[in-house]
Amino acid sequence: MTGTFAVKLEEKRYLPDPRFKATAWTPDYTRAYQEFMRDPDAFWDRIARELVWFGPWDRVREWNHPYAKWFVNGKMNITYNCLDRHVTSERKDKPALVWRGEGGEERRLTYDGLYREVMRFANGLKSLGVGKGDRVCIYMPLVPEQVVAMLACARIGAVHSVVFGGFGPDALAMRINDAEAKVLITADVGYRRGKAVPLREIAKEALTHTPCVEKVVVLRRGTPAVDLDPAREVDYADLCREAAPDCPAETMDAEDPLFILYTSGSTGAPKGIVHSCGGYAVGTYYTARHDFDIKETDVFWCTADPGWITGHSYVVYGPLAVGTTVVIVEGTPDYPDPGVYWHLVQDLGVTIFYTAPTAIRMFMRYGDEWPAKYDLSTLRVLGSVGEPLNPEAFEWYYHHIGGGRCPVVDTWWQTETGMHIITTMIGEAMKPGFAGKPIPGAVVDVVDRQGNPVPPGTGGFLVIREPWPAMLRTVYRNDERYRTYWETIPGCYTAGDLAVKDKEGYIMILGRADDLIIVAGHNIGTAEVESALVSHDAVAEAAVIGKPDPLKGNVIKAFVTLRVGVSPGDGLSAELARHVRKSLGPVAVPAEIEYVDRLPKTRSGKIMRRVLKARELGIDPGDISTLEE
Ligand code: 6R9
Repeated sequence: MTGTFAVKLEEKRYLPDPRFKATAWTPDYTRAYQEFMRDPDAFWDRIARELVWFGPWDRVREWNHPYAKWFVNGKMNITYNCLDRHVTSERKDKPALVWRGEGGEERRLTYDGLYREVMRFANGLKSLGVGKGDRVCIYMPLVPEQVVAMLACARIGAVHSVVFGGFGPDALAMRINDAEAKVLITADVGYRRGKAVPLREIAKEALTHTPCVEKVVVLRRGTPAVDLDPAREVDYADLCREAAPDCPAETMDAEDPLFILYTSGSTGAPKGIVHSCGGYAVGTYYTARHDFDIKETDVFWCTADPGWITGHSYVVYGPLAVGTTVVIVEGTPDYPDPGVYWHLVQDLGVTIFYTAPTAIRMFMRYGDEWPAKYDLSTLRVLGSVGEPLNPEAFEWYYHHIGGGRCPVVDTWWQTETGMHIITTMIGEAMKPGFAGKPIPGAVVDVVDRQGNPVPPGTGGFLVIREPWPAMLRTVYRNDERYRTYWETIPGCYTAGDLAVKDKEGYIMILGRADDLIIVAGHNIGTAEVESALVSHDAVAEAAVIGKPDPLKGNVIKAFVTLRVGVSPGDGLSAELARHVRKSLGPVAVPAEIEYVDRLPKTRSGKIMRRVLKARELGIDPGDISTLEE
């Protein structure tokens, strides 16, 4: 079996106003791509020189399959590029972060202000004994301090592991323990739909089985301020107040780790994707600047939470390295009403807006009248990430948000890639349904299982053929798992997505080839949900699949076998849902639970989710030769 199949392709295209092309940082995609292919090292060398380095690199890259080093022996600090570089320029008093809370509260930090906050908190972390190479877990709501905490870690060479505030205690504890984090940074509460989410309480529960954590820094937002446990907890504001103001950026080797970010895998525990300093800085800086075409006067809003890779690369590091004004918003896109985002675009004069298809589809459902109430004329570029942007959603986004005027950059990439890999560069023809072409800097293909390119119109596996600067360097404490990315299809990085190219080389992403379920833009591993279900007394075994959903992209359906003597009585499904919510958080709760007598398995005892899914959707299950009797 080659794993390939025929796909019917859309033909429609939109051409942006030629002025975009004339003024873009990449004015001619084809030429830029050719320039890259002629001499990849010279291409990346030129871009890297736009950043500040403390010491030069000997070689641009060293590729020893499957291990890459970039900017070998180069010395730098990513925060020097996000902060120091700007405070010594005219950007000093430019807003770096503009934060809006759910109730409309606003906080603004200029580049100089952010720089000072980061240095104080960095010294605060040092006073807790955090140093270069130590791991720090950040479990915070979307407030400026979340960004400050990430940058403060990077400033002193500590490796951050940000855990999304929507995760529950077990998911948090697993991530803390895997990274052996010494310090946890959290807040008393986050706000969501007018309610306080008790992050510190959830963290406390997690901390009952995380022996590695020595200190917990708590940002206190509520009034009256919660009492802290003096033995273990430290107040965020006190820590900063008592810290020295100046903290020079630690000299980091380009290959030193910058952060770990957990992503769900198809089997076993989540993977701690490790990114390094130099290549990640260059890759995110370049793609932020060129793919969104960020200019000095832009106001940039990426709606992702820094708990996901999109937030790391395109809320924090990329845009700040470029020196743009970054909008961050705590809350949800339809609270207090479905016009809240458009109100913010109007109010803050947002020019570049980057969000996920699941949000776009939700806005579509609420109706055209919501964006129509607001003046969205400041917008000039729209972005999408996280899932395929289906043609209906593209059209709606393009017309109702972009006024038929703004290029839509649909960016395909992953936690593992660290930076955009495929998009339609500003000024190029856009094709609804297609993410676009590889960016100048990436070599992408659609292949069969053996790594042979498949012809246009034939679906296959999406692969990256050459290393790129922001690529993952390993999976934390699991290098074997890292190697499988480069060893599944000969000579290529396997993304785990299915895709198809058209005759012009545009790539359409068809979805995951493995057992990841993308629910409302959040990646949920089947294994995590299953193990949460199985941890309930009534459950013997569980298998979960993604079921296509017009709004969320996918919802989770669970197939459960119960323990002997247990019957699916009243309220069991609700109880299981509560159980999963408590352990993994609301994003991982199954929308549907079906009780079955047995699950389809391979002879070696592995559950065949593919068979369940095929049955559920009434489609061909493919090769079932390994199915047990
Ligand atoms: C950035 C991010 C990665 C998976 C990826 C793919 C899906 C991301 C996409 C897209 C179609 C796009 N994905 N962007 N699918 N079009 N523009 O989302 O990282 O959370 O690791 O997810 O998301 O399936 O493999 P991550």
